Amino acid sequence: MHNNRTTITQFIIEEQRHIEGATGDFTSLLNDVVTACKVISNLVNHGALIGVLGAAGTENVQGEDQKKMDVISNDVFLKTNEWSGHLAAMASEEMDEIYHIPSQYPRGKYLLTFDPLDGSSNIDVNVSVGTIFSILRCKGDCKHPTAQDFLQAGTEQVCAGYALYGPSTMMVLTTGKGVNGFTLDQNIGEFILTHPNMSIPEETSEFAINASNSRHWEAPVKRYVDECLAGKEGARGRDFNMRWVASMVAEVHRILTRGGVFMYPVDEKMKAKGGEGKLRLMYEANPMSFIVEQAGGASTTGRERIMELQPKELHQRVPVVLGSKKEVELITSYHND
Ligand code: P6P
Repeated sequence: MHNNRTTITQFIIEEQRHIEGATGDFTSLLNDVVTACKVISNLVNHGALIGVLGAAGTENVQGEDQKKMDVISNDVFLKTNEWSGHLAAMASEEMDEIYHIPSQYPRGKYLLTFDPLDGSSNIDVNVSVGTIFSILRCKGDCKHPTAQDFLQAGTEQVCAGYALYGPSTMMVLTTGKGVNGFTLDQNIGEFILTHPNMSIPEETSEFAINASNSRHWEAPVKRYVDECLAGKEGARGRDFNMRWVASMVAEVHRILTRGGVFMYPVDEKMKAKGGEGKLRLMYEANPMSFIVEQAGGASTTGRERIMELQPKELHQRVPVVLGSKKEVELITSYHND
């Protein structure tokens, strides 16, 4: 306790005491993830002053142009977590293959997946970006893990969290017993518990979707958005507000704080190319779904619960509809009509 404020380190250790048979490995791993996010926060906050903005001149496995900070953040996560002896392997949006722990370090019993800098298209225009991570148990041969060991349903997650590099830097975590938010006190370099037991209002009048794709939407999405746009005079009988930050971490944090629904649905254009969605299951949709469900919200593909999906491949994409429970249920009902 620092000045009567709970640090994230203390919070994690106190949580560990409730975990049957906890050895401290998980606590130590989570503290290393927190350290990686502090380092990324510092780099993001310095931005142009230290030459980390702009394109890296390379592409990632998704075929997306990488920003310098995508590559730097990924490297920070690897270097901060590879040595601890708690991980069997890591997987990242920025790497085609899984990352094997270098032979000079011991292997552990956990798997870490992450999107090191989500929303990085915003970094050059100084709009909030974030880091998303998920921790699974290694159930296979932890000495020689493969991509297959990562392909576990979202319900198997031990922990999920994100860091939001916004006006303040925050971390939001769940280990399956609710959701707690921490704000980085730059003066002491510690995350302080500021948002205990975060909970998403079941009702909302705010939706988030990239409306430039509207001509490609499936009928249920078009129906839902049209009803929101019709407002008081329409079927919903009330006016709605719209947001789109193009940074999933910022959208999810807003929803955790004041409610709302976020949609990145599959659309006809994606389906024509054999696509199933834009967002990635293992290190975007699953961790965010765990957090949203633990805060009393819901998260589906529009048709089924995301956390029950059996992953088929490491960089699999899925449609995402998440947020205030009643709104997600309504949208899902339109898909299943
Ligand atoms: P669009 C960022 O690249 C991201 O993965 C999510 O953070 C964000 O919600 C979405 O893609 C933005 O997509 O098509 O609006 O640029």
